[in-house]
Amino acid sequence: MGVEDRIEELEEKLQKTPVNKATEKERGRIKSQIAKLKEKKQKLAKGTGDTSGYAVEKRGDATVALVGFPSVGKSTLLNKLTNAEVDTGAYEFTTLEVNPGMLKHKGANIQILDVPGLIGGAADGRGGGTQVLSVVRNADLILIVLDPEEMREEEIMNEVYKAGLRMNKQPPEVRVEKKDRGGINVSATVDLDVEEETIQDLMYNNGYSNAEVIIREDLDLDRFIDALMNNRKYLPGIKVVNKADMIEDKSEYEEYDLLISAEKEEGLDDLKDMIFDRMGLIRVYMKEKGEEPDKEEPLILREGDEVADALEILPGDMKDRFKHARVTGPSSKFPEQKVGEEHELQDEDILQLNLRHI
Ligand SMILES: Nc1nc2c(ncn2[C@@H]2O[C@H](COP(=O)(O)OP(=O)(O)OP(=O)(O)O)[C@@H](O)[C@H]2O)c(=O)[nH]1
Ligand SMILES: [Mg+2]
Repeated sequence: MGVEDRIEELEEKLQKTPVNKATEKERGRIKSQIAKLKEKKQKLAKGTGDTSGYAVEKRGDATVALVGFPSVGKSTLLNKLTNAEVDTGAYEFTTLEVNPGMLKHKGANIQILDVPGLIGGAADGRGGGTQVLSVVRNADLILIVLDPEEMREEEIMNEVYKAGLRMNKQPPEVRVEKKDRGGINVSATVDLDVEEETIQDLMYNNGYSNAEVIIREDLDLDRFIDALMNNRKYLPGIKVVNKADMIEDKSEYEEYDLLISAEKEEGLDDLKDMIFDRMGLIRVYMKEKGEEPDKEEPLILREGDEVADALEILPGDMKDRFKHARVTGPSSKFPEQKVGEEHELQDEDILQLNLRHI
């Protein structure tokens, strides 16, 4: 039996299994088997080099993937946000390959990928969905584009989920430490809804014989399985509703991040800011002694980055030559504060490096 058939069989079995405490262990087993088979399938697809037509080199400071069903306006949006000139059309599946474009915003070069529209079952490989979703996996942010005429939101989120993508979710707070003996030990810092026995069972089924499992959140079966799989991807995401020019009552869409009109160029500045923020990008202005800071071409870093991270991406052997830095801005206590490599930078800091001459 092929991997696909086996998955289908297990999914049917899961459907037929009632959801209650008595069946929890059984459901856990089935779910975990499905997860493993899907991982295998993903690996097989990679092995065939199936992604060749879609492979796009990552460029710029960060990458955004546009995700949506056909005709929601992804290509129109790409063209308005970037220098790209991709065909758009009133019919479905206008776009059949991955089209990149570059958005320059706040000094950052943000690559935007317009990928072919998904169809239901995309995560299972329908309509080249596996390849499309593998491009999305490599992005730094998912931009979900919805059409008010036909939202199908649950459907698209389901495809994203089935592809192992977890949008706007933190990785589960689970730590697994392998041991030499003692079986599977579960300890939790919160009350757990899932039975300890179920967790032990899942551990055994995933190849662990002796391990310490420490759980710090009240998670469900699916999230515990996520913690055991290493092909899950946790990405920030934004949900926009496009074609706002067609919407009469905008108040119905308050739960979404933004209402935009790609065609009429409405809401696009807000969208650009949101992309920059959600990816956690920060600008650091480099400054030479006695000169003005360079505000045109900031160094683009990520929230939490330190002076050391700046040294890493700057050209030249900065790390070896670094003596100290002077920082003026949101992260400094006072102007020109003297700091070391481990100083955490913030958006719009001005950074001056004091380097050894070699
Ligand atoms: N009214 C309105 N129409 C829009 C807007 N944005 C896009 N459209 C129209 O929607 C249709 C589909 O746009 P595309 O950009 O080709 O959609 P797509 O998501 O790239 O579609 P596929 O490539 O087939 O997946 C075109 O007729 C566009 O003119 C908008 O903001 N308002
Ligand atoms: Mg298109």
